[in-house]
Amino acid sequence: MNMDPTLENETLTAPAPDGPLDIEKIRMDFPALHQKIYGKPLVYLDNAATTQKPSWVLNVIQTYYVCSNANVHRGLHFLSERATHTYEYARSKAQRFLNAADSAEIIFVRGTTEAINLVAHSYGRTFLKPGDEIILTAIEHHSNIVPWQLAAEASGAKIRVIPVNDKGELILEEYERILSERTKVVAVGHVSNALGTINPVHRIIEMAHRFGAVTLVDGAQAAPHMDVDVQELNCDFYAFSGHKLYGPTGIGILYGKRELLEKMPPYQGGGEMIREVGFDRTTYADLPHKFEAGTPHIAGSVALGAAIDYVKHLGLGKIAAYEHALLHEATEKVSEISGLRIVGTASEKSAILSFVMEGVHPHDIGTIVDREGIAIRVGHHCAQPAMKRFGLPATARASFSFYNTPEEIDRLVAGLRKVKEVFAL
Ligand code: C6P
Repeated sequence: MNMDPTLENETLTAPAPDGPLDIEKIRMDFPALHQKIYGKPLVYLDNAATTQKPSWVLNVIQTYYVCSNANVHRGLHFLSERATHTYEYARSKAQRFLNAADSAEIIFVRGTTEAINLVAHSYGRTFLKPGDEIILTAIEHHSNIVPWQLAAEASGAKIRVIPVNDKGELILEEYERILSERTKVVAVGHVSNALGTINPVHRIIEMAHRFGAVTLVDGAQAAPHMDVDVQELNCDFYAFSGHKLYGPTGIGILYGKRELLEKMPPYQGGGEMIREVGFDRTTYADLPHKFEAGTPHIAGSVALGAAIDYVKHLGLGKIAAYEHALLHEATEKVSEISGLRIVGTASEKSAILSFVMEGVHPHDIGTIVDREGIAIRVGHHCAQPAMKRFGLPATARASFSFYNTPEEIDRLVAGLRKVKEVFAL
């Protein structure tokens, strides 16, 4: 076990060797991939829901608890200082990962959902007024809809929606039409979890800023798959979850521009987030601690830092290229199955393949391929408005990672042919 408490490792902080990703070698890093399910080798194609974890991340969690476990920012003793150092070091890794200007702009949260709730609650309820408008898209995850509905109810603001065309692409002319001086917030997913569409967030942000609106990008399905540079995007807030990025559950990142975070009130009160407490008046800690009430998920943050090291080591550019090739191959192969229709055919797509089969409910597809050892997700994917737009209650969804292989796509295709056999189609 690596007993270095800062958990630095030259082989991971340096980029992987030149050339294409060595997928067989990478797969060896993921113990969970080497199981048999119903006696068949697991094919894990539910990466948009959550990813499997490399041993590197698992070891970092264990090392943290063995070598550094203590509460942060509180103790003067050695272990507390070490825990504080590893926690803050993880924050600086997240800062560099997103290219944020300052580590005070990185808030540790439970995940994308909590990040968006934090902004909708703290920014939304403080600054939105009756008559203001919040613009969302027709293909948002519920996590980027419901918090804004709550903020709208509390403030009297109104929600407007950018529609999509039949391919699942945002109709920017409609966006332009609904943008106005009344628009105060534009909150948009970077990549749709239901359809795979990569939204033109750079353009959307630029258009929102022309009207002085604040922008939030839900990066849950983007950060694990492509380079994200928040300064280049010029977004005001960016959110993602650690568990979709090969890190643990229960930890995520909210990036916010310093000047906005400074003027927002705390989201939760408690220990860690105060400067001085009195019954007549309480003053708050500086950023980022103002938004981190209570004992944080220290091990999770440190492990997320390790997961960031892992994907950076492979290279986001190489990951994106490999996953794009997988998506292309999967799209071609499943399209040969008669009666199968892909839902979401945008020209810019990430590694998500949603589909339906004539005469079969998506839940039956999921159950039959599961018996073949293949994990996919079926349902509305927490994006009911997107399903409604396409007139569907649910789809089946295969979502890919850099550790998936062309052979696994063949297994998926064979599983789908089995579905047809079972239903005598
Ligand atoms: N999507 C999926 O199977 P949390 O649960 O907070 O880590 O992430 C929420 C979330 C927010 N936005 C998008 C675009 C997402 O895809 C998700 C999570 C999972 O598609 C679980 S519903």
